[in-house]
Amino acid sequence: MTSPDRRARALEVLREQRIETPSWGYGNSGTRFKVFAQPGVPRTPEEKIDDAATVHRFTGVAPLVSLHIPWDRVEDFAALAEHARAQGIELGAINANTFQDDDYRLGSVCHPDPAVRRKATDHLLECVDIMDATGSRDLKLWFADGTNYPGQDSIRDRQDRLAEVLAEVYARLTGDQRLLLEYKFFEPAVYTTDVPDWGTSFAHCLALGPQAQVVLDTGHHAPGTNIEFIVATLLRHGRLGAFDFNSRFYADDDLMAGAADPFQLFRIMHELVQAEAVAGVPATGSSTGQPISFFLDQCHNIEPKVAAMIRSVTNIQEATAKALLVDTDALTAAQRSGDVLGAYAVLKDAYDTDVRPLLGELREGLGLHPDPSAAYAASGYFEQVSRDRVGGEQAGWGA
Ligand code: PSV
Ligand code: MN
Ligand code: MN
Repeated sequence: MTSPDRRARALEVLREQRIETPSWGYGNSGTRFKVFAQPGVPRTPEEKIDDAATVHRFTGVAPLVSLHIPWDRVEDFAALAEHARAQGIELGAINANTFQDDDYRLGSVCHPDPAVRRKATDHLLECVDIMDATGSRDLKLWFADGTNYPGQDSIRDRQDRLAEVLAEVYARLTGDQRLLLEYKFFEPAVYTTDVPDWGTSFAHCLALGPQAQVVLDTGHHAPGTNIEFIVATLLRHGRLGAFDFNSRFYADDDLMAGAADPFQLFRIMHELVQAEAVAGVPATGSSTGQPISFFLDQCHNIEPKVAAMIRSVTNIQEATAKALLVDTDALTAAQRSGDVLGAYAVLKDAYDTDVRPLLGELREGLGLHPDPSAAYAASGYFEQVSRDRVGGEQAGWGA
């Protein structure tokens, strides 16, 4: 492919890319030391959706918002979906929450007491009911389950309990609904975590069936883990269902995607581009035959939230654009001839390309301002919601 052809192809793919933003990223959040409240923060699920719609209005590629239950619980989910549609976006994944109840001190779906497991399972089943009402395709499961001390519980029994609950929830799915199982190596548990890594998630998904896939949260690995290797492996087995994008310097920092290590994000995108799995099309061999979901999962503790979400979306677009510009013919030739430095140079050339003009062209083609961050700052949206959203309880992470 010639360089102009690659550029044209990149524009085509970027036009179809979809990034889903998290409702909880618009609410107040903080560390365990302090939550800094910000002006203009949404007070209701509807206002979170309005903020998500604003991100889409300026970027053109974020037409979905994920919900977290019970944080976004409303009386009428079909009406909430209608509210989203009226703002130009759709409700996306439903995230379950089995980690904020006194009953879950020793875990939820892996708890030794069957009554607690029943309660957690019923919540997961209720999340599928909500998916039916909202038209959501993805049930995203992350469990805070684990133990803090050797001997606290049987590692194997906990896996058996988990498998049993997942099977019940999986059996409740209909149509193209997917069960997406997220892993995280530690926190809140610090000795064992019941779904600590991609292998454990993958094994459970394989046992469940084709509609179960793995979620890779970029902040959920030990430092130094080669994430693109995990991406390549899951793609190879057709079980990469979704990303939770964010970035980190230390642990699960939930900073803006692409902020801490843009080269890592580029390397991840390179694996996806190789599998033609970036934009709206299923990766070859996907067990569900459905596209990978690109979720953001981040919290903005000190930075303004909508602006941070817009920056995260454009960071992902930049990494994707660079990956799409890799000269794959030259790369393959270098790889096959053992030209180590030549192969590296091909990747580095693409990574070093200034893709902002290309993305500006993409946005102008969509009738948008070429610089979403500048256009948003000039729009007065933040000032307007800061004036309007007074009174009531402002939504926070967990509220
Ligand atoms: C856990 O750290 C996690 O990344 C999971 O995706 C949750 O759903 C999300 O945070 C919000 O709690
Ligand atoms: Mn996550
Ligand atoms: Mn996390």
